[in-house]
Amino acid sequence: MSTYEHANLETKWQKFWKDNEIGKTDKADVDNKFYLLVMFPYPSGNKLHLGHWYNYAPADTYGRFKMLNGKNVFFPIGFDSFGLPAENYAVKTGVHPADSTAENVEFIREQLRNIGTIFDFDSEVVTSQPDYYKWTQWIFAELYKKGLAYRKNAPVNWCPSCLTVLANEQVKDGGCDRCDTVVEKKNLTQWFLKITDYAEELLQDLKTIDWPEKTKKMQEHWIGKSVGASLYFEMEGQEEDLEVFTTRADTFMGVTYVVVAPEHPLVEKLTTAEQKHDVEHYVHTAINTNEIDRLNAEKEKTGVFTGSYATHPVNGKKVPIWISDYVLGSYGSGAVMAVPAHDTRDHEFAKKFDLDIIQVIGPKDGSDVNIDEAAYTEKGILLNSGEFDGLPSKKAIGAIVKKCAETDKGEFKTTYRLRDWLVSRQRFWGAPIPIIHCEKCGSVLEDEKNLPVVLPHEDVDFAPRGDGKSPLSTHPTFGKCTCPKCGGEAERELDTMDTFMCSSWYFLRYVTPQLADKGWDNEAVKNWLPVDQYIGGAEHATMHLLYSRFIVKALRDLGHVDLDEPFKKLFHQGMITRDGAKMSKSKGNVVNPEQYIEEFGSDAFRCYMMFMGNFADGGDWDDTGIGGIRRFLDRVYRLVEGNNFDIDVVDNKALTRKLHKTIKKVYDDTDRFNFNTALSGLMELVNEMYIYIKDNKDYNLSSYIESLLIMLSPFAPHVTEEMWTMMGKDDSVFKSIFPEYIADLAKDSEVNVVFQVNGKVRGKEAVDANITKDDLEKLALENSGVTKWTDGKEIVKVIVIPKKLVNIVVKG
Ligand code: ANZ
Ligand code: ZN
Repeated sequence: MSTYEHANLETKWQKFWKDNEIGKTDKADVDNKFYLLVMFPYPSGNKLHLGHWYNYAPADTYGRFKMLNGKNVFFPIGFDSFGLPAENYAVKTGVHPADSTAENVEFIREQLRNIGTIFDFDSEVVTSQPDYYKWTQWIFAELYKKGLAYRKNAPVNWCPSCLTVLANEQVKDGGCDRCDTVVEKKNLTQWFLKITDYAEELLQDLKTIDWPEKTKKMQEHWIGKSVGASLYFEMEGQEEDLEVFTTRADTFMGVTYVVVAPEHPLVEKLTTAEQKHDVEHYVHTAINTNEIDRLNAEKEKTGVFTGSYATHPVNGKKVPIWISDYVLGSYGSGAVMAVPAHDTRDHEFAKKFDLDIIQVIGPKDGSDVNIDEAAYTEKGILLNSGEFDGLPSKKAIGAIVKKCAETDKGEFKTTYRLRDWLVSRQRFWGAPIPIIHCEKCGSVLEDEKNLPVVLPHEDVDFAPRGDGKSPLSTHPTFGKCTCPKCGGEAERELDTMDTFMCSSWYFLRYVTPQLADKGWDNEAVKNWLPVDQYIGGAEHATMHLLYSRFIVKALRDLGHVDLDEPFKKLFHQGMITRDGAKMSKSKGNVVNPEQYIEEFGSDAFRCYMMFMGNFADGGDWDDTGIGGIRRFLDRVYRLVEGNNFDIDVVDNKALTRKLHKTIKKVYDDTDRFNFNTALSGLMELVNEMYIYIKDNKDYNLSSYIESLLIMLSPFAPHVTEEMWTMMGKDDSVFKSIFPEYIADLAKDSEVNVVFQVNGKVRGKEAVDANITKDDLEKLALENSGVTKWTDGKEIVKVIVIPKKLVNIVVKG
């Protein structure tokens, strides 16, 4: 059967869109603005694989759909081009990452056009170009000025394979997010951003954004707010008190010992001479155990006694101070009051080291619990707690904190699990941190007029080093500079920034990408942000999506943007897997779209990706249906080819009804990213049209075809443009308006229903085909033909067969 020739046709329309700048957004027209953002690609190779297509093609469909619905769509694209893959490639081949990146970007830009996307390429940003990272550095500088960027020596996550530190967010199940190598702890001086200052706002504002619940929950969890109290123990021979954080102050009178984390700053001071050897040995092992193992509840408890004691602020008892790795140095105050009767971990620990277990909470109903066997972790009524006996847990918390507060030994406190964001990396291919270290002046910001601090192009050794220093440390001149404050000789900071810093503001740059004297224009950003719809993978939930929210809030407080949240709405596309595994170049399981494009065309490939399953779910790649999709497009093409414009335009009730039903379905489904069901709606409509032309070989279905083409165009843009011209149109189909749904026209017609009494036909009525069973029964019972036979009789039963018949059974 005749089919269209996709290769030339698609090239032709891609060129048309490029020449006519269909994707270019008039930024002055903000009334109908629709900022559609898709997570930008990492140009790690020069080929986009199916996974990329699965992100960009459906996003493009969405953009085109919004365009047809009267929106002034801004759909930019760029490249997140700093990072490890280009650097690893450089290490292997010696090609400078700037060169390989530039080449890849050029290739990918072309491929994005081949998908048929209408990105606004004029707004493109490339994060590894100096004109972009100048502003990444500027943001760092602004944060630094306000105390939101700082340097400290801290135990940090170190990947022994990537040879760099990682942010907490980049550690997954104790392994490196990139290479799965088990992460080690190292004490290093590193740069942090104070995201913790925004913990509460980041948590509260989740309520204001339309994001998938699961993602919001993940952020909520990551922020980890915990409402409790800080209580303070005096310690023999120490000036300061030991602060513990607890959510169960009601159990305070059951404390039999306290525990500090192995990395607690007081460990050394608290350790007595006799215990020194054991403590040092224990701390050394504990610090080198990863956090996942330490938190593993199954793991047998270990610990060591410091030799020192603390004084309980209410009953004055002396309790031993222990060290154990089940207490984390990075949470709360790094110390806990142990209540073995009511906390499972404390219970296990007390059993192992033969420490006292004192029950202070009992069930509300007064029943007994066997505290020796297991901890009783429920809330309840206080006992063995002196003046607090008889109080329920909730009241007791208030009373005990108040009591401690009287002597300055307690206060209510809220803590967060969220840690500051570690942004320094010991890698070459990133934005240099714009700091200068001067012997006299300390850490000083590079002068704004000297930004960007540019990465060297010559004499670089890209290979990461094992000594905790960046490869830039081996460059002959990069590190040498003068102090902006005193003019003396100084050294440049050699670490570069986490690439998540680059991607935490790119959506601001897109709006005014060419500005030379500013990172963005505040007025324009105010007009175009927040992003109306963001599309991207769920794996970024606690990284990019959290960092971007933080950076926007920080910039707002610094007076640089008028914005509380960057992304109003978020959608996560599903993942396309192959044999159950995520597609990636390194696994060698990528599917290349080229073969399919060649055989079936870009339109068919796009449609197939959207048709094969729900966009939110993704699924395993299986190409068996792609030919079917292509046949569908051919069918539409032949329908258009066969249209006779010289005869009267058909106006057919059944077709009109189907059309309006389809309009509603396609609109609703596409708007909710249910592309697969939208496409099957269009297929059904085409089927109906074919049923019509079977009996009417000569047809002019212009009005139906036009609506069909507009609805199909976001999915299969090239061939619909072609068919649009075949319909005699001389402008792009994307200049059209999505067909209007008219509810009245979508109504199903009437059907004739027969009413029987005891099996004999007594009446007949034409009713709305969608009438409910109850209404139909009522109609039958009120029908004058029927009432003649039912009046005064007992109705035994009414049988309703929708759209057909109602049979009334009467007695006598
Ligand atoms: C005494 C107590 C008694 C506790 C009891 C619980 C039950 P969330 O809800 O997760 O915030 N804790 C405090 N700091 C800790 C640290 N750095 N490492 C490990 N555990 C720590 O948990 C708060 C509880 O976790 C605190 O309340 C503390 O144990 C423990 F019957 O204090 B609790
Ligand atoms: Zn100086």
